[in-house]
Amino acid sequence: MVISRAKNPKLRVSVLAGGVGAARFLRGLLPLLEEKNLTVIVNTTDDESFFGLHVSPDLDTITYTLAGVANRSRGWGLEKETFHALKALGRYYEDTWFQLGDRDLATHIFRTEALRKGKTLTQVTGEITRAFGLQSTILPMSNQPVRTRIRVAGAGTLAFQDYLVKRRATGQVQSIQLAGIGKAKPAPGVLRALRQSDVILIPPSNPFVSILPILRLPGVRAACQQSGAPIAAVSPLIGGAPIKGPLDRMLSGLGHEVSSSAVAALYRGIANLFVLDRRDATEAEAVKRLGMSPLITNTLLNTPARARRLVAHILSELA
Ligand code: FO1
Repeated sequence: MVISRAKNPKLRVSVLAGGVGAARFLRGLLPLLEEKNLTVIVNTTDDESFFGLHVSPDLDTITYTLAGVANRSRGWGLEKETFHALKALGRYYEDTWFQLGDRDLATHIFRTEALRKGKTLTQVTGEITRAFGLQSTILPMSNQPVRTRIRVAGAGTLAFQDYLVKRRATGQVQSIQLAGIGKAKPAPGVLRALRQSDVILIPPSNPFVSILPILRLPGVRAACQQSGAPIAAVSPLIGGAPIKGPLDRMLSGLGHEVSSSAVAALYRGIANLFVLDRRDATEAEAVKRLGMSPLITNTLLNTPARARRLVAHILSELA
């Protein structure tokens, strides 16, 4: 298939996604294909319950971004958001550190009620994306709960949002566990979407807590291979450091080098193309030794135009 920098009407793309990094990448992909030909398979291992509500941060970040209503500076939550309900909840609850906005709460109330009535996370995610007018398919990675637990020196084992938001990702990471991964299956539609893809993309997300959990679900790696589609992964490090988040601490805490080629090694046997920022060009040889083609370009996604240039460049390499 010839891939152009204009819209590619027939191209079917699946994206394995975490939250904010993936959302910024998707802003660049969306103008290049038909909305209905995009499937985003989203990490759910940082889902959490707050005030009895089921919050799925990555699913919501992707939905709000594709709908063009995400908060641009934070990347998560909604634009023009207010926090009156959270302030009022502070009267009854001690823990109000997770910033749930007033309008964002509507999504969590709707999701929680639907799950309580017996719907699956896939079904309710479909209802939420349709309510936002999206034609793309957004799928949770699994309908079974899988949760990231981070063991931090001196702090014990923490739920992901406790580690990331409450503790601001401080302390030495000793291990990362995925509670429930042994019993989880890919959500309906995940394997089919992967098998039918022309291209599979892995945005600059955290491999440990966003992408590898999806790849660990039974059948996912095989479906990627069965698709015959080229698979491109973008390094989440620029100049050897993450733009946002604790990936550097996770890599070093788990005994890896803090480098793009160390991330590439985690995708060995999966990705054919590994995208590096110009500042990490010296890593290209190491990426080649892992059996992947390196692509060196600008990977900073701080504007939609840059994101579009990056994605167009990747797609043209895969043609
Ligand atoms: N991230 C923060 O750093 N602080 C917050 O208070 C916060 C609230 C929040 C509310 C809804 C939502 O969908 C996401 C939110 N996030 C917040 C982002 C989230 O913690 C992480 O970005 C993801 O879990 C990592 O992918």
